[in-house]
Amino acid sequence: MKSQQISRRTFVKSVALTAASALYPSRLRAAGNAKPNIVLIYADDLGYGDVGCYGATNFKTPNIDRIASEGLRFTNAHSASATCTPSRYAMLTGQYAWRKKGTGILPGNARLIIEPGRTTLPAIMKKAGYTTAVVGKWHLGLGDRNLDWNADIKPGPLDIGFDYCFLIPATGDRVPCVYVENRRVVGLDPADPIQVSFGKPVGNEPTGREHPELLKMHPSHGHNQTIINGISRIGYMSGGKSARWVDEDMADTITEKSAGFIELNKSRPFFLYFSTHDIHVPRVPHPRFAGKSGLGPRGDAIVQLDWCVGKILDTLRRLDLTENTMVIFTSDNGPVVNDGYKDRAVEMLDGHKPSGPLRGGKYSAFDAGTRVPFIVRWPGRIKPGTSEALVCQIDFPASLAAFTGLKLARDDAPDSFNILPALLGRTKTARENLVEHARTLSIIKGHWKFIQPRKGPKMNVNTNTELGLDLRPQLYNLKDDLGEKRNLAADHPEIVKELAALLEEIKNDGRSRP
Ligand code: NG6
Ligand code: CA
Repeated sequence: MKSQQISRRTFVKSVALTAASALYPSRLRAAGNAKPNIVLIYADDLGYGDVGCYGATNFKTPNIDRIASEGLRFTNAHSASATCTPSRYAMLTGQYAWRKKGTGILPGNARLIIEPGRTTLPAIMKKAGYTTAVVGKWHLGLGDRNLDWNADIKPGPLDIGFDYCFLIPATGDRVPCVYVENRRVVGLDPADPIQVSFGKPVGNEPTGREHPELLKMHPSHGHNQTIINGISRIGYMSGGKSARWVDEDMADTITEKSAGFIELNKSRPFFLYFSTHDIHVPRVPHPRFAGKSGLGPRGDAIVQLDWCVGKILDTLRRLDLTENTMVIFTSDNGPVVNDGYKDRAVEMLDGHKPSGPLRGGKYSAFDAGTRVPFIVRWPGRIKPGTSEALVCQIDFPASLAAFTGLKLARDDAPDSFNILPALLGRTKTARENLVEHARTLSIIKGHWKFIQPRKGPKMNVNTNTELGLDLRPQLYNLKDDLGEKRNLAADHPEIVKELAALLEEIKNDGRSRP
């Protein structure tokens, strides 16, 4: 207890002397006496237009909207990539994922892709005296090659800066369908060991391909291997019967674990990365949310997500932590409607626009691939409103390092910018440029966006997403043409040249942090 108090005081001093003295009015500075907690709520596949405060009208998201009305809502904020693994890799390391091989969408038995010892977002927070946790979807690999799921699972989150973890190891639609708490599968019976395979089948459990009659949720593409809880998955799994999750309970389970972590750490500074499964496939919300959106399971999963957010906000309020906690809400990539299961998401859209005014979606180089909801609330410290500043989740490491008064070494978080002043609403601008990552790279600078030419299909025909690939350079003026409808490359060859050169420079330099 005593050492906590001391470290808190030291923190207050260092922040007050660095970031805070420049940024917070003294009236506000006086109010807080402890390190503010950070709760990062990270939704999965939630699109720019998928919540009320970003324009959705078909259903209500009162809790997410509450963060927006009490906080700062960003309109030009991005995930680092248009899919999960590279976005999360970039967010936790501060390095663009396209710089490193093996950071694409991972199978469920991939090894950990973040090297222990690296300066990661959780390591930064831990160093600053925070207790750190990740609860929910991980999808950054676990263990070394040939991981034994029945023994200690390492290396993992505990080896890159987290003090506690409760994980969906990969995704809801990939095996293994069990939770991992710290280093162990939860509820595993040693007499029924788990085996996992991506490639050759293991065990003799039914698959969706051979036994569709056993399914309660049918695949539309892929997702036809081992059946768990009546849903066929990507990959094969046998054993671990007592440990298998029930999809319908997943949101409740991980929300409870998150709330429990907050409760346990209420009297010391904490950093919680709450990584939801919603609204990724398979969308199987708890029965109490079924039919609540009128849009089928995809909409119901959004309503469930909003409920989870409400639970976290309520927990903070109940413990009197609201004022001393910065809540960040965002999503790992843009939206997808049909991502592999026949859940009637397409048929039941009813005019709802998951991408809002943007073009494309998950997997796409168009802006809906990475421009996502992004809201920051810190009552009394951040003035409610909206911000058009260009920001990216990759900026969390450098920004939270600045927040805690930690100095980064030159090679740490090499693409992470300190955007703290913009996060706190003290400045209207942040990044000058940002590289977006999908099947090709794009660069945004000011209101211009250049998409690097790349051969490939125009559409992901399974998900019905425009991928944004073209053999010709594409240039869009996002100020006049947010929907990226008019390619102006031929009209402005000089801008194309400038942006293409800047992108090359950022690639070749191996880093971009100022
Ligand atoms: C794709 C899956 C998709 C989803 C995605 C990862 C198929 C046909 N599609 O390969 O359903 O799981 O990977 O999503 O298997 S992400 O949000 O984790 O990046
Ligand atoms: Ca995702």
